Amino acid sequence: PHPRDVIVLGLGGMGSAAAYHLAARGHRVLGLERFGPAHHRGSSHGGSRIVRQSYFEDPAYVPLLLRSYELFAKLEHDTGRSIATLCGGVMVGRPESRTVSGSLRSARQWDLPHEMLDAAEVRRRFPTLTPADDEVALYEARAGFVRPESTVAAHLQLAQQAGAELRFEEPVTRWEVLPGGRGVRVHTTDDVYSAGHLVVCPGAWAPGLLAGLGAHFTVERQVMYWFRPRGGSAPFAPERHPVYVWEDAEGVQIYGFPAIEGPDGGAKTAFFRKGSPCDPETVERTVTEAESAAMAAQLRTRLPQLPGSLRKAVTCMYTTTPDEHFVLARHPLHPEAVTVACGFSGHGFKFVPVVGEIVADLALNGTTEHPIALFDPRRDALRAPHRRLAT
Ligand code: PYC
Repeated sequence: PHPRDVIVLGLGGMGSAAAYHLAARGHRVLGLERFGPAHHRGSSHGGSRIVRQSYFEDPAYVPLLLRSYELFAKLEHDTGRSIATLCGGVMVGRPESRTVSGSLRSARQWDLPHEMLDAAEVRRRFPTLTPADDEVALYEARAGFVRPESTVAAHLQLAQQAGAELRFEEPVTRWEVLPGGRGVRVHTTDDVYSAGHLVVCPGAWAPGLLAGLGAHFTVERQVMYWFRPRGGSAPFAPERHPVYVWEDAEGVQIYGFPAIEGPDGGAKTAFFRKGSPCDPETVERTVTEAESAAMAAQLRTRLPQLPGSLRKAVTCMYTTTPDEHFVLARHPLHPEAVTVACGFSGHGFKFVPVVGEIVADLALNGTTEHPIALFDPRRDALRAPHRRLAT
C-alpha cells in the first residue's frame, strides 16, 4: 500500500483544481509545484481570463463550459472570493470568420442566448469599439472574465482544507510507473514519493514531463499588454464594457477586457494565438518596443482610445497542440497508473473547474460522464506539427 492515493504534478490552473476535486472525494493527495502558490511563471496569471459559451473552437466544448460556469459559482460560494464577472462579450469579425461563424454555430446548436449585431449596433452599444462596416459581432451576455490567480488560490485553499498535502518550490525531475502498473514513483529535486496514481498537469513543461505521449506540443511565449486609454478609463469600466475576441480579414485574432484594475490600471489586451516558440526555462520575459508597437497598431482602428499609454506588458505561455484541442485522458502507455491533462492551447482557463472534476473522475474511475472524445491523446492530429487553423 502507498502512503498516498494520488500525486498531482503541477498546481497551476488545472492541477490545483484536480487536487481539490480528488481531496474533496476523500482521497489522500500530494500536490507538487515547481514554483509558489498561484505564481506568475506559467499560464495562469495576468489578472483575467475570458469566459464565453458560444464557443467558436467547437460546439463539443459547450457542455463542459456550462458545467464550468456552475463550478466557478460554487468556488466563489465555498471560498467567499470574487472570481467571475459576467460583463458580456462580443465575438467580432466578418460574418464568415471563424470567430463569428464558429460562435454562431455553437450558440445555435446549444440554444445559447445570444444576439447578432451589425457594425453600427456594436458602435452604438459599445462606443469604445469601432468595427468596420463589413464586420459583425455575436454578443453574449453571459460572457465575461474570471480571475486566474484567485481561482488557483481558491482551489489550493479548498484542497488543503480537504486534507491535501501541497508542496511548493519543489520541481519534479522525473516520474516512473512501478512494475505491473502498481502505482508510481515521482522524483523531485528534494525527495522521492510514491502513490497509487499520478495526475500530470504540467502546463508548459509538458514536452519534458510527457515526452512518452508522442504528441507535438508547441510552447509559445505570449505577451499581455495593459494600456491606459486616452481620455480616461471610464468608458472601459466593466459595468459598460464587454470582453472581446476580434478577428481581422487575415484571420489574426486579438482579445481584450474592460479596465478591471481601477481607473489607473489600464485595459488588458493581447494577440490570441500568435506567440513565438519558447522553452519554459529560458523564456524571454522582457517585452520589446517593437512588440508593443505591433499590438498598438492593431488597436488604433478598432478601439481608438487605445493604445493610449502602455502601463505594463507581461509574458505568459501557451502549450499548443497541432489541432488546438486539449489532451485529457488516462495515459495511453500507463492506463492504470497515470492521468494527463495538458495542451490547453491558450483557451483552457475557462475550463479549469470542470477539468478538475474530469481529472478526478478519470484518476479514480478510469472514465467520466463528461464528453471528452475530442481530447484523446491517441488522435492522429497530435502527431503532426502545429499548423494555424484556417478560418
Ligand atoms: O479562450 O477566450 C479565450 C482566450 C482569449 C485569449 C486567450 N484565450
